[in-house]
Amino acid sequence: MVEAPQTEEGWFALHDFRSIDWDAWRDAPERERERAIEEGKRFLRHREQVADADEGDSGLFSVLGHKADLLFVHFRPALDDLSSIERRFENTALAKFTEQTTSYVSVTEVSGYVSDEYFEDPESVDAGLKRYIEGKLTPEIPDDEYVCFYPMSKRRGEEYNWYDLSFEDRADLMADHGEVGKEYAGKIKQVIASSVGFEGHEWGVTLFGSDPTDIKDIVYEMRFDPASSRYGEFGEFYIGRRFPPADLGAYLAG
Ligand code: 76R
Repeated sequence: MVEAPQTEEGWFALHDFRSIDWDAWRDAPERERERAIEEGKRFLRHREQVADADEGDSGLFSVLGHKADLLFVHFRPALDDLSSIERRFENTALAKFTEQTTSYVSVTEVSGYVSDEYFEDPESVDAGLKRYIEGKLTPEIPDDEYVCFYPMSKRRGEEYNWYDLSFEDRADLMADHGEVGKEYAGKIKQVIASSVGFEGHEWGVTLFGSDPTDIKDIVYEMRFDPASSRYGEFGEFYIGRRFPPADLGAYLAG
């Protein structure tokens, strides 16, 4: 058997996609709508507050197109935290105007391809690399930026099977992949979270950027890189934009 890379896990992630029942929303009495907005805002403000305490992060996004209207992204230290957040939302007056169209559970991960030394002894690597790795495990959600989410797997085909490659071959491919990624430093922030054992795909990819064209460009450029062209398999893509809880009423008013 070939060697699996070592991995270190950080925060768990829940991507909660909701569509709004616009007919029910329009038909609801003013008072009920106000209550839904207030409870929705309160729910989000409380969830976002954890970022100050460094115990996770949450963000709300509007999603374009038919697949969903809203996306809640939550990062938390434990899977149980995410479970209670999901139920807490279901108990708000806003939830009854929404339907969960899809969702995604994953855990942030750094693998041995990034740094072998870190796995030997986290204190042995330089401060910059340590900060970089820790940042990947406890990601912050940037303000006022576009988000792109999609699930992906590495191919297990007859000709191209990622899981049959030696560690060295995979590490070389990931290093080349990293080179492409580095060209987008400062423009794209990515969160790679493993969903092996949680979902049908193997990773959830979340990209943040202030220019949606950069998102399109990085995904396109990576398609030509062997790590993706030979070994990448992709699920559905979602695109949206973050907005503050205070704007929930304006969003729902159209
Ligand atoms: O972190 C590093 O710099 C080390 C190199 C690196 C690893 C190991 C890296 C760099 N990634 C790694 C792992 Mn990545 N990444 C994706 C996607 O659309 C596609 O084709 C792929 C989706 C993007 C856009 C992206 C961006 N990466 C992974 C893994 C896990 C593989 C495994 O463990 O087997 C996946 C699934 C994945 C997918 N990657 C980078 C980026 C960017 C922007 C970088 C460099 C930026 C940076 O250094 O932070």
